[in-house]
Amino acid sequence: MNNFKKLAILGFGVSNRAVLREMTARSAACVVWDDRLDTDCDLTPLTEDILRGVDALIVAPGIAPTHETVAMALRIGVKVMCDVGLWRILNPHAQVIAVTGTNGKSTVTAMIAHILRESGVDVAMGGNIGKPVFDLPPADWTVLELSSFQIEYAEGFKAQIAALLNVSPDHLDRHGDMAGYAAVKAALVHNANEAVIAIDDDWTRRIAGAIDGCIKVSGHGSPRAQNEAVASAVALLADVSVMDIQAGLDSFTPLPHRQTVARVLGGVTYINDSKATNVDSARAALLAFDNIIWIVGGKAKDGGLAGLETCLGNVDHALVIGADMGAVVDWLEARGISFDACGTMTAAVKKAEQLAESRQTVLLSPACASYDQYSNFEERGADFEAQVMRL
Ligand code: UMA
Ligand code: ADP
Repeated sequence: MNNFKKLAILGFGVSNRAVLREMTARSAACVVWDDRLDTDCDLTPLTEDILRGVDALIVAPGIAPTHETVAMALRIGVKVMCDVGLWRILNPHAQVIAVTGTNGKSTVTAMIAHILRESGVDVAMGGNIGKPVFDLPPADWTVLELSSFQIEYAEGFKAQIAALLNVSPDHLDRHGDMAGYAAVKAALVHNANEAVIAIDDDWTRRIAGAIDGCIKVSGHGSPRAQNEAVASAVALLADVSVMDIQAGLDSFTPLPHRQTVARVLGGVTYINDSKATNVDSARAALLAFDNIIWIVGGKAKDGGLAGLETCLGNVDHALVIGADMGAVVDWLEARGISFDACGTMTAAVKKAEQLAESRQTVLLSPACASYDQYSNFEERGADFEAQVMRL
């Protein structure tokens, strides 16, 4: 099983740094490549000869199977996996709770870890939420957020308990189409000993219908209720008492950049929902607030803002930012929403201050990725909050 004596590592990001450290400590011979050549590690081009001599190619999750090195490894029959897949093979006895879904993964992962921890259980938490699996200490329960990228590279990954929150269009450039994306998410709950699935959309209903004995829960229309229902069902399966679950839910503080109040100024509430990088997460925020001045835009996902047509009732005005501003503006104009094309966060926050009246909500919920103007959604949210604090 633990036959990993020679490894090729592609992509030297946080997860593979932890892989290199762990596998070197286990005396494996590792060669590393990263397409960004200025990395702080000796790099070895991963030629076909090299690949033929290794036990596996460990790929950073963000690198697609169409990458020439991954494609070559697959073609010549080399095992391809990411850190999560390797970790599971090397830690078959770890008790794992795995959380996936299009939106709410980090929130529910943190919620489950919090409930368990508060009830006195020894918990480690990591995965896509930020801490790579090989950086986690051993624990009674390991709670992992798994992205579709990680699941795709962790074939057969078996969790004791797996949770699926929702499936809606995202990352289609990587997975091809919705069926391909949903199949990756479905694999996690299929392979688990016990599965909890929120059946609030057609994709998850279909997936749940094909798994005998899975636990079906519902948020009945509210993302927050969906998250709490899934977290509670998972905690019950992990033997936490109903009283401890309630106490854990009550004391849980939301993660930053997810519908968090940045400031209340002159009766105007400024909300940072920078993590809303797709249409469904933005929908959750647009339905949660009234009298919205909406800061929207960035690098648009496939399909643009399609799907938000029915949630515009609470939007008084839009302030558009980002590289795909033209398309966002066209979309708003076609739906009769008043807007200003601001371009940058600085201009948008300034405009929001001029326009906003008491009881209005200035909501940063971009429905787009941040990569056009920032390195990540945290930087975008921090910029918004810093500018709001300066008002
Ligand atoms: N690289 C190449 N060639 C390429 C592309 C990238 O060599 O064609 C290199 C880059 O130069 C870089 C490395 O690969 O050095 C980056 O790898 P990565 O970003 O795939 O992986 P990590 O840095 O190890 O981070 C990953 C997750 N990243 C992605 O899935 C994109 C992190 O999720 C996760 O927190 C971390 O492992 C720990 O488990 C981030 C994310 O954006 C937050 N996830 C996506 C999301 O939430 O939507 C899925
Ligand atoms: P993920 O890790 O899946 O990206 P997060 O917990 O970081 O999920 O939340 C991402 C965005 O989705 C935030 O804007 C948040 O307000 C919103 N959100 C949280 N839970 C849900 C849910 N169950 N359904 C839809 N949107 C949600």
